[in-house]
Amino acid sequence: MSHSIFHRFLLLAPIWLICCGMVMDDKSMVMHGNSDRLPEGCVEVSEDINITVHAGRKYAAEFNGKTFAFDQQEWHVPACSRLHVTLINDDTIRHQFMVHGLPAYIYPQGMFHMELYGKGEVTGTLIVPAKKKTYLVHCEIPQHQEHGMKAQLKVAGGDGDLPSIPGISDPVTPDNYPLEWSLPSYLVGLIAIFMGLLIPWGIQRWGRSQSNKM
Ligand SMILES: [Cu+2]
Repeated sequence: MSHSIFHRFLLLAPIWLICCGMVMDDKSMVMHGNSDRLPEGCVEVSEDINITVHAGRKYAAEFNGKTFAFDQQEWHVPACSRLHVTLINDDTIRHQFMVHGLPAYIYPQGMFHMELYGKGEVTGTLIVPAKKKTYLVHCEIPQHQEHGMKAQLKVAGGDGDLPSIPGISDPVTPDNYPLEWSLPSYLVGLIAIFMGLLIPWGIQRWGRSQSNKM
């Protein structure tokens, strides 16, 4: 009996996956895709836009100290446009294309999520809201965002730049190592200068005494 319930569940599972905006296979996944629900304030889809995004190590080469990146760091789209995003993974490791901060009444947790488990491509659709806003786009695999896989989607011009977008904006807390001038550091500095003057003088004196012996 319990066996047949299990089988019934297995038959229902793909239906659940489709109804909840999730499409999944062994190579890729699209979660919270939306091609027909209009966000509040949108009367209709303003435009259909095709976007191709590459993800991979080689796109980080132009950014100092970065390891992963998308081939573009910014997209400008009109309010209420429908985006057909094709993500192409040029690496053999996992990469994601995640948009955050979308209205949660359409996109659970405010998130649109695509993922490739290795080389390949996947396409997903979302409709952006009417408001002028900048959305975070990133890959959430540990350390990928920190190492460069971060971008921004500007709807209707956006509302500013997000921090640490490679080639676009500076980090909130830049890596810098300021020298704190305290009494010990002044003393160390003075000793270093003194030693720097003393050593050549000592060598010169020693050289002279050696030549006097000869
Ligand atoms: Cu990644």
